[in-house]
Amino acid sequence: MRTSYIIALGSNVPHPRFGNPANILSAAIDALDLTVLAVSPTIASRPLGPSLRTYANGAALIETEMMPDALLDHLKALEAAFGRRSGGKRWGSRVLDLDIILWSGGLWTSPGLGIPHREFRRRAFVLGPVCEIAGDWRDPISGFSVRQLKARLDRKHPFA
Ligand code: PH2
Ligand code: MG
Ligand code: MG
Repeated sequence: MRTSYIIALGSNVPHPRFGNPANILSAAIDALDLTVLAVSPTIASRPLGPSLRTYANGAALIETEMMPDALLDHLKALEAAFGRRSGGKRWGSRVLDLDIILWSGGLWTSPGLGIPHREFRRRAFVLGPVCEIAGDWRDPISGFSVRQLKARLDRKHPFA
């Protein structure tokens, strides 16, 4: 069965070959090796957490036969191929971060993975790009669409 997923991408460290964070995101999308149905524009966002470097963030809508745990392994392997080390500081700087935000199967819980992503409703740097490619997708927990979640967050933090 073909399954679709919304993936959030982030980077705030340059890569020796791919260059600045925005270029890293497009190189990562090319390297995904999955059916990519839509890609958001890349935004620059202020770091949430201890890191001082500006992030490039974006989102992609993809389609694959893979179930969530297999896709997560695939994404982790790609992060590693871009030079990301595991066991780094929580929310520390990273060359490439690929997070599964939503999927067409609704709720998913396994030991290493929960979908929807636990924090996505509170993150403007996720909701902004996701809204550009999948504003009508619904959060299976709150029942709100991505567009509604973004409007609610914008109302709370008008200058974020
Ligand atoms: N990712 C984090 C922590 N902080 N801040 C921004 N602006 N963008 C991110 O992608 C991000 C972050 C952990 O994954
Ligand atoms: Mg993340
Ligand atoms: Mg991550």
